[in-house]
Amino acid sequence: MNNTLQKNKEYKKFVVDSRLQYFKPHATKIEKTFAEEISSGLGTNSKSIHPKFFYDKKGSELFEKICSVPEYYPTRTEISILKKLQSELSSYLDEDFRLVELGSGSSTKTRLILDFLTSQKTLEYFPIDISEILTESSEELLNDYQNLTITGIIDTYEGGLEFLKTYDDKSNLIIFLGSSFGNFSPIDGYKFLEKVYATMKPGDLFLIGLDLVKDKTILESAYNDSEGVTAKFNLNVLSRINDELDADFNLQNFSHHAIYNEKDQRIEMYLKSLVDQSIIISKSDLELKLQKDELIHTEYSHKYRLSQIHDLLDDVGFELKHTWLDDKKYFSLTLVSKT
Ligand code: AVJ
Repeated sequence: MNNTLQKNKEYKKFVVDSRLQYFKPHATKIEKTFAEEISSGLGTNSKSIHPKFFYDKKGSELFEKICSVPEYYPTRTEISILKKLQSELSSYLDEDFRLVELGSGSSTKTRLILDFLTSQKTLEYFPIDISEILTESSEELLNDYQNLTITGIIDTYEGGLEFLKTYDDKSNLIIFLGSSFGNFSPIDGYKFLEKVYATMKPGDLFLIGLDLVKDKTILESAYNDSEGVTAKFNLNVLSRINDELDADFNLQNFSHHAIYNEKDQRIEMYLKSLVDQSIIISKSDLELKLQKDELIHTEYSHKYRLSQIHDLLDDVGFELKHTWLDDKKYFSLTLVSKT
């Protein structure tokens, strides 16, 4: 009971109809965090903006566009693996469980899982996403899947997991697709997996999609597409700061910069200052000074070897069930359980 009270204090509950409800933290809580995090990220010597801030409405739309540019192989590849996995996943699942998705976005790929999970019986779907895109995509899903009910949580992964932990006793299949895990540093990734593990009940399953180490040119072109959609996506975070935090970034004074760091097995994305400049970010109380060629770090996208994925999940305490791959071994989906 205490938990429910606590939850109600932090989250606003919106009941749209009998099949759709969602929870959102109180607005003041989010805005304050954004201004503060930008202030601490940019108010130091090595400047950075956390990648979760990419996903305002425009950013989420741009990310959707990235997923269909020819150079960005992860989405297409993961979809091809999900098609194989469809028929095999059921054998690992209990009678009654809910589907939880971390970073659901537009839920496009989720449809491949919903297709077969809703074919026999009703399913409760629990999307967790930082972006409001969640509410729109949920309505579309409900139109297309009659056997579905949705409880959405508009929050960070961590917030959503905390929410889920005290929600009820039902079994969960938690999915985390798209290699979004690659955004974490190895240490934070480990801590995150521990959180997922702690949220799970014995018998719960976790399915994680991870991008694999491969040829540098393939990796670098995936993050430097010729249409420049990734560049727009990267630069959009500055527009967001302009709009939401009263800043005066001139986007023409920045360029997109993405390289593969072989030693650390990660794509590194930056915004490069093209001139000496000074920017005011009012709501963060910051005057940001940048020199020509100075970099603002915006994203890491870590790539993994299969053995590293297995060792990592094993170290956290998960039991390995199965790994699915595409023919070229570009991408992986790994299913684990908590015993
Ligand atoms: C959503 C984090 C998986 O790292 O490939 C795509 C984000 N950034 N292009 C990735 C992204 C630039 C994407 N993740």
